Amino acid sequence: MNKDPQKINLSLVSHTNVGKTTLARTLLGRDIGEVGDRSHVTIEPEDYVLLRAPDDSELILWDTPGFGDSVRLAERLKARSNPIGWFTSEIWDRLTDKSLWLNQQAIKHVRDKSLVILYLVNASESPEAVPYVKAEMDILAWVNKPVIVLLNQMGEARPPEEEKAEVELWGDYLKPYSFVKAVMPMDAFARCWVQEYELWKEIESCLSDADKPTFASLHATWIRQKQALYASSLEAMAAYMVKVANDKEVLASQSLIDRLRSIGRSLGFIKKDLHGAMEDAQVALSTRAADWLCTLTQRLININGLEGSGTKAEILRRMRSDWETQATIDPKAASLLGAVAGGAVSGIAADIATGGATLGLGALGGAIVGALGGAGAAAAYNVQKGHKENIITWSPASMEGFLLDTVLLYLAVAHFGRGRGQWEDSESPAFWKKLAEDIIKAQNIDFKALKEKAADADQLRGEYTKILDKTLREIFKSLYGVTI
Ligand SMILES: Nc1nc2c(ncn2[C@@H]2O[C@H](COP(=O)(O)OP(=O)(O)OP(=O)(O)O)[C@@H](O)[C@H]2O)c(=O)[nH]1
Ligand SMILES: [Mg+2]
Repeated sequence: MNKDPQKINLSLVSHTNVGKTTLARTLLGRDIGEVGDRSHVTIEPEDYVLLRAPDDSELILWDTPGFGDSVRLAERLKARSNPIGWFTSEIWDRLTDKSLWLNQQAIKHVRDKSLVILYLVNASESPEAVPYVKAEMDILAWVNKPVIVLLNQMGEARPPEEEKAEVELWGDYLKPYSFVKAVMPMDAFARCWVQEYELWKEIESCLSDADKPTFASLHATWIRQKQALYASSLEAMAAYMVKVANDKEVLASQSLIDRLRSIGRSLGFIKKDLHGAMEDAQVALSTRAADWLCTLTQRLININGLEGSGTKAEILRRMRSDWETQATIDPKAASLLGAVAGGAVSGIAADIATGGATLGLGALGGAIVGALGGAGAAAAYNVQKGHKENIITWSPASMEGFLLDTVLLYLAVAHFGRGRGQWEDSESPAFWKKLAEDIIKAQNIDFKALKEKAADADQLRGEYTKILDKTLREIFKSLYGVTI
């Protein structure tokens, strides 16, 4: 029975060194307790407030000492007609077998305090391979509380079907134990906060009607808090997209000629290598975009309760290589160039060499950039002919790339468990990338029209917020079946 109706107690329980304290850090969003890659790091049950609702009800998460010699403990429990008496009277173990004694204390505590047990397993091992799981199930049977099994240490993120197979493997193994109410992934390093929706649902179904009103108030508070963090993250991402979309460099017309010459050189029309203001402008745009991405990373880290900083060097390195790819002209561009300019490749070549005297600089620039955009390789920039000057901005194809980067960055942050430690940049799993790309492509976003239609930066930010929100919601639905 819950002694205090305002409190709901959950206990994290597992074999030692499986990751309870690490997962507690991830769920709490703060660094509690001690974590170490050895047995019996946590030596007594510790309570932490996971959440406090406006009516002062609390959700308490207990971190407990891990089981050690579970097989022996289970046998001892079975042999006792009065295990509680055994726990309280038998101080012998305290002196002779500290680990066993700690476990006795921990399970007595869990039995007295918890409404629901969160039992962690190391999913990198198969359930049959570790004898302690069965023994610990016997111990939990004695504790007689509803148990939700959480799969920890799941390794690299994998597509939903593969994760599902792993969950089923554990679910099948644990089927004989009726007190096991659910089996779900909850990796201390790589869970996504969205997966916690499912955990709340499972906890609710384990509670008695008497505890449900308290739980409902806590649940509503949790949803509000998470939605607020998500909204702040969206705002930060949309602000970044707007900055990039509105960024520009002004080019003297001479530098456009340089650029056209350098395109000509890449296509083999002009032999001499020329670097001009166009390259400088591209570097300036790329550097600013990298800088903003770094600021965005930091914002997302802070908003989402992580520690550490976005590594500028890493972002710059990536941007730089992007830029190089974008600046390299795809061989396909050569034939497209011909197509766009009505087949007059040689005429265009002549024009590049003379700086666009025949076709007119603007038309020539547009044709070439259009052709390259069609080829999808050097589509990094738009060259617009202004009244007095030429302006270079990011092209629609690049904006799509920035949108993808932003979505992938958010996914990385959303999956980064606080228990894992300081934030680290990492490569996104290929299936995230493919999923995000597909969802973005399916929206057929006209980046140019988006910018032209928006009256000001605020309106454009609103548009980007909607796009990012839609994209992320679809991703979460697809990865976790969760509607946030
Ligand atoms: N790769 C990986 N390592 C993890 C994960 N969770 C925990 N670890 C590591 O596992 C080790 C043990 O983590 P703890 O959180 O101290 O484990 P515990 O269950 O609290 O251990 P005791 O308190 O001794 O019972 C640490 O080195 C963690 O970094 C995870 O999800 N993935
Ligand atoms: Mg611990």
